[in-house]
Amino acid sequence: MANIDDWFAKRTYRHHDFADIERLVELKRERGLTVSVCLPTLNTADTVGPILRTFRTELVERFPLIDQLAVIDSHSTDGTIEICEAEGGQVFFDDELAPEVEPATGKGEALWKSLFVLEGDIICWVDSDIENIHPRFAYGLIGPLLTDPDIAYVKAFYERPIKSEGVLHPGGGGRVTELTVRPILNLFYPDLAGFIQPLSGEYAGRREVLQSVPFFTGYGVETGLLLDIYGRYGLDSLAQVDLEVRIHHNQPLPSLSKMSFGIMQAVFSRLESDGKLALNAEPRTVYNTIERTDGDYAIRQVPVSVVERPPALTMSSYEKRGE
Ligand SMILES: Nc1nc2c(ncn2[C@@H]2O[C@H](COP(=O)(O)OP(=O)(O)O)[C@@H](O)[C@H]2O)c(=O)[nH]1
Ligand SMILES: [Mg+2]
Repeated sequence: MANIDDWFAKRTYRHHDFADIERLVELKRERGLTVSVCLPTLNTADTVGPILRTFRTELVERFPLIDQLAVIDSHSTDGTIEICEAEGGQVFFDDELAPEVEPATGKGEALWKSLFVLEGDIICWVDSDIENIHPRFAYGLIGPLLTDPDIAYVKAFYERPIKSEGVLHPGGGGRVTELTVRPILNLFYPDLAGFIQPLSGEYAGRREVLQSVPFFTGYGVETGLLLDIYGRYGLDSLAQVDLEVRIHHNQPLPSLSKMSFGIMQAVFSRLESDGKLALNAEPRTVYNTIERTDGDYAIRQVPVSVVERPPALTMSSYEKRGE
């Protein structure tokens, strides 16, 4: 494709384009495909119930678009698991899957492990801390994959208001997106600079694609998937869809700083393996957070280590799944 303007015009969708869910169900049947939707959960008891209920009542029971509704949990302790079971979500624990690897932690680890138990030809992940849930968060992402066989991977975008002292401020969210990820994409992967929310936590892809790429553990997973699916399948296989507005739990700045550190580990690793940068030093994996209590400053060292998981397809327990 000539340039990102062309891509942007061709591959940017709106959720309204896919609001005829009956038609999507028909397309799914015609093409002989199945769909799994999975939520990564870690202590999201306040929000996960309505998300599962919305998807179950609208997209499983009313319109049979979703064939498998699941969560991948990392041993939540706040009642999340019980809520998921009560709302009809299949619950899996990441540390019980792919026993041939040393367990790691974080969101990316959970998503990679979920591939071992998700059965759909189309897999859609949706963050479990969304406060303004609507069925579009699933059908908006699944729609483009059912409609156009050339599309491999679809990412959500939206406005991201930020909540401060209980008040919503428009457009203030997405700090790591604007201050870390979009600048890096513009520097080294300008084809991907048209992604409005490269870090969005809601995306869907075809199994043959997702099983064939590595996953970074932690918060590097979104950036890694974008770079690797682009590298392997090309810009035209990627799409984005407007889901209007997403409200979620805004993390405090020190947590976002750590998040950026993890994402940058993934990016530097990929820059090196893509031959775009030669590193003469091994990136560090300990983050020095600065804490201030009672007017005093202190440094606390926090390990943030990002592991690159190989494509699921190369794992023996993936091959043997479902047996
Ligand atoms: N299973 C699992 N889910 C996680 C983990 N870390 C984050 N999540 C989930 O991944 C989603 C995104 O994480 P969040 O902390 O909200 O990141 P942010 O939206 O980028 O600020 C949420 O639904 C979390 O519950 C983890 O270690 N394990
Ligand atoms: Mg969140």
